[in-house]
Amino acid sequence: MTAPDTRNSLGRVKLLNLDHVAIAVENLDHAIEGYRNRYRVEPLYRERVDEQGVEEAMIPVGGSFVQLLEPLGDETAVGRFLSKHGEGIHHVAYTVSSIEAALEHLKTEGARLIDEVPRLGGRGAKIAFVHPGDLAGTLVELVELPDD
Ligand code: CMX
Ligand code: CO
Repeated sequence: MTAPDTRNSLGRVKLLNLDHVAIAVENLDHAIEGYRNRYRVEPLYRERVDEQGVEEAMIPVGGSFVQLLEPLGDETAVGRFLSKHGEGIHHVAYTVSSIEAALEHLKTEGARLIDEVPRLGGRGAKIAFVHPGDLAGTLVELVELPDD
């Protein structure tokens, strides 16, 4: 078996797809209802991810998802974000073929990693975050989806 294609032609981490745009919301049921009424879209998954302190819903749009995030408490990443900024875009997430290889490459390049080792996210995916102070004020999530 050949090694997964982890770098692009410029030797940088290869981002395969825009997996999701995440939106912090106060109330997940209301947010799902809002998307249903406005755009006639429905979540494909809904799950509680204790390790991330969220309940999340994933709404497919084209080849990507909108991820709606309700915090499980005030002292969680999304809870703190909501009390500071209110509802709005929280992060963008890109798929990579190997999250360990991606983190290794980013670390070598001096990126400001939040997670040096992957954590478990929704859908059984391995995920890791790069700090919003690293690039363009945007929290970035890397996602390695499980093989089906
Ligand atoms: N996007 C952009 N900037 C953000 C941000 C976000 N999502 N969250 C915080 N910030 C900014 C704050 O505004 C603040 O800026 P200033 O210093 O200019 O005031 C700075 O980052 C630090 O903010 P803070 O409130 O002290 O930060 P926290 O202690 O909440 O930590 C962060 C911020 C990004 C390190 C933390 O949220 C984190 O570790 N996130 C990764 C995990 C996560 O977000 N999990 C939930 C999603 C799970 C999923 O997608 O599955
Ligand atoms: Co996410």
